[in-house]
Amino acid sequence: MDQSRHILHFIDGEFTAAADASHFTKYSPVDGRPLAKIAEAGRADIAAAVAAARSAMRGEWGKLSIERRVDLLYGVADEITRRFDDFVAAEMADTGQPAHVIEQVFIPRGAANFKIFADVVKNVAAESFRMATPDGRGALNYAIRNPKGVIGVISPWNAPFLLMTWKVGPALACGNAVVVKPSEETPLTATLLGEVMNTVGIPKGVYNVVNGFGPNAAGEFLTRHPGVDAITFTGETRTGTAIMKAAAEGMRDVSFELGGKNAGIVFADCHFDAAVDGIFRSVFLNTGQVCLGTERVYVERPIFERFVAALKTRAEAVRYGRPEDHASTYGPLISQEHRDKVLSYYRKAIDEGATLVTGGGVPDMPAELAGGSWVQPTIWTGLPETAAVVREEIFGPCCHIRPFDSEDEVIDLANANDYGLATTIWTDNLSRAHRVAERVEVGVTWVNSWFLRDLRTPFGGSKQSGIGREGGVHSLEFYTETRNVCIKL
Ligand code: NAD
Ligand code: 6OD
Repeated sequence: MDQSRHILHFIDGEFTAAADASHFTKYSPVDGRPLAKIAEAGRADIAAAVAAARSAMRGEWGKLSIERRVDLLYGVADEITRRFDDFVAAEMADTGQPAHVIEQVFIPRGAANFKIFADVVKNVAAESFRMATPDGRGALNYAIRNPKGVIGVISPWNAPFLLMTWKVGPALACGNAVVVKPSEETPLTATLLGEVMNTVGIPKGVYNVVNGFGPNAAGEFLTRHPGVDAITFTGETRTGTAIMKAAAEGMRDVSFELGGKNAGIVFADCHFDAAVDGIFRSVFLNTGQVCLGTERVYVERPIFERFVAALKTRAEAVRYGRPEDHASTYGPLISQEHRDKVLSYYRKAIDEGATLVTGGGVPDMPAELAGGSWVQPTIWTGLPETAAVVREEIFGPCCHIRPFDSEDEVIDLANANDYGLATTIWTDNLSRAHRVAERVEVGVTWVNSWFLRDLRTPFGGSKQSGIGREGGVHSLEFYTETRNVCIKL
């Protein structure tokens, strides 16, 4: 990456510097070197982006037929695929994650997020009711779905392109305009998508990107702007609370995908190797920075020791390295700041009396990577459920493993947490899988799999893991306003 590169906002179809020329520096998670200067939005930039989006809604975009909109969104998906290598390079530079994960999961999902919602809006029917009237002629009611208007999209750094497009795809498919505030840690793919929008011919002002930080900065300015009609947010539960307060001004709707402290449940009757493989992925993929990831593992007692040993072997076999090297299987954390947080939990686990199975610190890295935010994959056992590392979201490559003796016990253990995002269950007993899936208090349960996504399904969190559901027709509930038309016959 060209370190003198200056990443600009994308407002009204143009790449623009901040109105007051402010910028900040983005550092590489891989080696700590400066990567790029990023324009930092103030209130004036937010106002310009919101004004552009409002103007787009009043203009050509607001009048397009669904068919034309759908064609344009297919065009976006195709152009992302055509520029696949550019998106992979940008995401690798931002996150430091291995090429194979970005190539196989994160960038293809960006394209799919446009295509699937184009298909959904094309195929969904509206409800209608005939009703009786006193004069006998009757009336016909039918529902129409109108775009909500300007959607504020606030996204995190852990899977930047996937998570940002998961909001932008349905928002545009439903005919809205968006102002995106990507994470300050990962601005590159959102900016690159601006080029795609222009190439495809998405009208100016429909897709806008403003860069910057959260509290008392770009994020908060956007959520407080009265020209934003609804806010969709993915990130920490604490941030969701702040955004909800901002959205209360003007009574704006919110959709929240928040934190998790997910349980993996492994029954003794599972296919052992598949379960080890699945739990390994769910704990360590993306260096543990996946909201759906597993940080609490419960293993039925007869296979507990064997399972811990097998997961330890897998964790110790990860290959650290630069993302471009296809031999690398494991990347750094996103930033030094996040590494400090994760390492503080590594220390806390030991202070709280954990048995360290593996990891627990910083790996020895070659000199050229020593400035990166690397940590070891880490496994603990022996902690009570009250320990901080068993209760709180760490968002790092680590888990605590505990034995259990019965189905009821493990369901209680899984549910004894304020979060309720996802669970992965491993068993060959189909009845048990159904029973447990019905009783775990989460938005998504995977059985004998993890992070296997069909984008038509409802996605979201229970308890403190979120508000609302997105995916398939569920996204339409948030990105459109349903209105009724009643025609007296
Ligand atoms: P974060 O909440 O710190 O930041 C997310 C975004 O919000 C960033 O763009 C940030 O700049 C912005 N922001 C921060 N404070 C703000 C404020 N007061 N007003 C407006 N915007 C503000 O989250 P993160 O550290 O980037 O991401 C990690 C978190 O995201 C984890 O908790 C993870 O579980 C969660 N997450 C959840 C899901 C899900 O689907 N449920 C998916 C991915 C990540
Ligand atoms: O797959 C998705 O749609 C989704 N929102 C995934 C979230 C991953 C969290 O890190």
